Amino acid sequence: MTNRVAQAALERALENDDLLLHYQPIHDTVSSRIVAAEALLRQMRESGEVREAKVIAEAAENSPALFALSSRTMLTAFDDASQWYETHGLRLHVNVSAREFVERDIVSTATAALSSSKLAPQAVVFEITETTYIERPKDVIGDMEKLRGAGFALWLDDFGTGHSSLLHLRHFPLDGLKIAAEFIARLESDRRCRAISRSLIEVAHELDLKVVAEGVERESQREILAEWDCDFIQGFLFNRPMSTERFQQLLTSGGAA
Ligand code: G
Ligand code: MN
Repeated sequence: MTNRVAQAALERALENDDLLLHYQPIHDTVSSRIVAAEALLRQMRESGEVREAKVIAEAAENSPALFALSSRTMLTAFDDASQWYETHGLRLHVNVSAREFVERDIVSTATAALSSSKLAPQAVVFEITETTYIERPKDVIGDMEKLRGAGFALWLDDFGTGHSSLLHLRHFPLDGLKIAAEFIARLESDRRCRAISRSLIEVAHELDLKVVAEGVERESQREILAEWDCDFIQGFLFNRPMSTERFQQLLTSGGAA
């Protein structure tokens, strides 16, 4: 699908309201306890096919629909997560694009969505994906500081891919980072991936940042990450992204105990 066709499909989906959010748990590496949930967009298509967050985000990245999409995602996710935070202390991770910092007042969008929900800002982690090179980092830093001042946490998503750079760890006010699944996939077989992942965890901890490893599919990966004191893990080893109802059931059946 060309990007323009994808954009048009996204705009239609927004109008028809056939976008929905799924949630994937984030676990404590050692105890496996659920500590947070990442909100991930899904699009139910007429064909019955489900389109995944990455494809939607790529289409949204170059479209004005990005901002409407982001605002709607925050409203829904904050609302869903408010009882999970109240009953289980779970944090909510929400994906935002670096473009929202540069081109829009993300601080207003976030605080408006928050005030219409019962969620505390301390429960919210924004995952910033670096798909575009940030030309004016100073503008972005100002917004980041405002968001943190309002109580939100900021993490870098997919760290080690795209335009994410070690310089960002030096300049940006951050609370954590997610190591991209590409590194985690080859932890057992590739010594370069091992070296990079292990060093990233060490650097992050030296900077008082928390770390999530993404795309953990095997117990052998969990063991390696636990040995390196990686704080949290997320992946098919434990759970795939699931509907709000299924996530709720997982919590009531003791998934976060
Ligand atoms: O980068 P981001 O955190 O937004 O990525 C989340 C995406 O990764 C989701 O679309 C989710 O379905 C996918 N995902 C989550 N866990 C795994 C996993 O263990 N393996 C694979 N292949 N994909 C995963
Ligand atoms: Mn993410």
